[in-house]
Amino acid sequence: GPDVRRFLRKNWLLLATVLSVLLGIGLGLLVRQYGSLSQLDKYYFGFPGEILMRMLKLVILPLIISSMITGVAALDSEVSGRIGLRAIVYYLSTTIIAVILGIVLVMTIKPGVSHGTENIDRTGSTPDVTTVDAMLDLLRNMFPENLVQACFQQFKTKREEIEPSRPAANATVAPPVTAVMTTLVPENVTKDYKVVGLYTDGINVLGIIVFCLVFGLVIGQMGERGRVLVEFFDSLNEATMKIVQIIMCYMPVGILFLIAAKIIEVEDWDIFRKLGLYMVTVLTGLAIHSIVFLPLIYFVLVRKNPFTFILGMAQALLTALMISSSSATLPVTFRCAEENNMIDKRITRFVLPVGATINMDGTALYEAVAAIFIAQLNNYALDVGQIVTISITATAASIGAAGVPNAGMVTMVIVLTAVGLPASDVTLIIAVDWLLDRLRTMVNVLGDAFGAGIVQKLSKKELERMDLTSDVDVVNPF
Ligand code: DAS
Repeated sequence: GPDVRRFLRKNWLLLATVLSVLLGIGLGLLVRQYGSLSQLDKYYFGFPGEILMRMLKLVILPLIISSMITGVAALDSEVSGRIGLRAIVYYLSTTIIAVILGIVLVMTIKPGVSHGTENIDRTGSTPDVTTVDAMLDLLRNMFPENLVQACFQQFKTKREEIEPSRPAANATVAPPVTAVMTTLVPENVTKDYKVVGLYTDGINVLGIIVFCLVFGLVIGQMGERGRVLVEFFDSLNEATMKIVQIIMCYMPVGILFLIAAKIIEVEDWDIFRKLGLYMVTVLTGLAIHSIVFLPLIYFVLVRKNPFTFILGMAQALLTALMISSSSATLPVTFRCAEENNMIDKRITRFVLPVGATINMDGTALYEAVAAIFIAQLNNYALDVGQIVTISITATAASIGAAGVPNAGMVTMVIVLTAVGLPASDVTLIIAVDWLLDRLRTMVNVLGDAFGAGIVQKLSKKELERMDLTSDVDVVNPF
């Protein structure tokens, strides 16, 4: 009937993704059992999956640049600076708390670590990289001396310059197209030689993020003069997200072959135990953040019952669970926040839309956990500089991620690039992303709603002053 057609139209991608995961497992098991694929066949078999990974990597550069600049420029100065400032401080602090929670959990539960190697200490600096080295590298990479080259050229870390003897893979600047297509995200540079500090190949994610943050802030404050630039990057972001949606249409095909290829070549079935443990880690983090940390912060600052507040948001949380998009849930978030939790329209008008775009605690926690999980899968010891980098890029990637389905999975590749981890392991993550996406979107929406309640409480004086001056009742965009 019409309801089924409507349901299918809205959820076809989810259904296709789940179906492709199942078909991929089935196909992989069949070929493993009855097929005898030569190495070359395996290459061809895995090719559709490789194409999906390359598509995701190709989109990284425009995605980081457009979403970071747009996200930060959106903090326009129209809203009284103090309310906006409180919102930004809230966004950043809760996102960073979520990232730290995620890192503590994934370092404790160790989902990606193989049996018997649990107690090898993976954290701390790699043998030949001191913590100071790693932190200095982190700082140096934040300020690439040449932005264009930072996008296309592998760049030297300090150790590389001191010991040029080490074989640096394709040290010359590959022509941009080749660079974008082939070396945007290193496949195995981490295995060829120690990645000192952050990474020694691919794009300099941190450097680009830092530049975009400053650039976005500047053009956001330029008023009319900056308007044309803000609009340019806004439409670039829109175009990039449309490309991401197109890639998503291809995703079920890519996933089917990625999973099948994984099943064929997988040696230790332990990988599925690890995947299950990874999901438990993410879900535990999301639960702790939304049931303990956010309510605690709300209670301390607003002195009201946080669980009554959460109940008030129930409709919005359920919507987020169903459509896994913070932006699309906005109309419901507005209604719940204003009608059930009595939040002033002048606060929700700013905090909710901007929050839906740049305040994504669930996504940030998820990306930090996933990145470290992949490092564990690859038996790769992260040094402290890389752990700090993962915290920064997971926070930045969640700011950059749009409030649309699968945004967190796409921007995850940004975090992996930053620490030079093979993006091919995203396969496993993708296989379960359709479920985790829903849950982290719920946490994103809850974080935005709590933010509105907290900013309202802290902005009492501004609101009273507004009441005295403007008697115009703000009409909501929704
Ligand atoms: N689905 C995104 C959102 O709407 C979250 C994500 O993809 O990580 O918040």
